[in-house]
Amino acid sequence: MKRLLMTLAACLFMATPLMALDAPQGAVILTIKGPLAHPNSGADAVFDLAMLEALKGRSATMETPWTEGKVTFSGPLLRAVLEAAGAPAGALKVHALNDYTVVVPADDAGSLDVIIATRLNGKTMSVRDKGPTMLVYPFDLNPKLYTEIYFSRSVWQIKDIEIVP
Ligand SMILES: Nc1nc2c(c(=O)[nH]1)N[C@H]1C(S)=C(S)[C@@H](COP(=O)(O)O)O[C@H]1N2
Ligand SMILES: [Mo]
Repeated sequence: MKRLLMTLAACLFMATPLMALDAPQGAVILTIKGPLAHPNSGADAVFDLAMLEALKGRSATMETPWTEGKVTFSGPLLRAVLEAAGAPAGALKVHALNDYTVVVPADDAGSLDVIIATRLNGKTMSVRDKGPTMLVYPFDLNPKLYTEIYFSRSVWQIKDIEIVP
């Protein structure tokens, strides 16, 4: 009996953080679509700024072809967002507000510290400034990524990310 209770307690302890995805309190700035284990808005997982910034993230200082000089992007790791949404392994169709769409291979989220940037030099990004979110590759950690392939996956003004398992 004691062992059963302990097993139950351990299951609850482990399952709770995996299942819970709060409802956003603020404006939704990112939507994840697909067969998700932790949807919080119909079948989708939606995030406001605070939810994204509560996830494990990083800050990266780099140069990019579309910004001037050295800039610092910060935001949650792509893989942390996918985990929070309970996304299965799969390719990511990243849709932008301007109808740009690119397919990001599943492996990028796992093997690279890609972030969904919510801030540029500490400030949130308006749609005019390529916000509210932008996919940022770790050009600072791995200069070999500084190629047209990864530039094309650097989607700004992200509307939603669709998982295609
Ligand atoms: N939202 C959005 N993101 C985008 C694009 C786009 O058209 N829309 N173009 C991609 C491509 S092909 C490149 S090379 C880089 C840089 O685009 P830029 O030179 O137009 O700034 O952004 C990428 N991200
Ligand atoms: Mo491009």
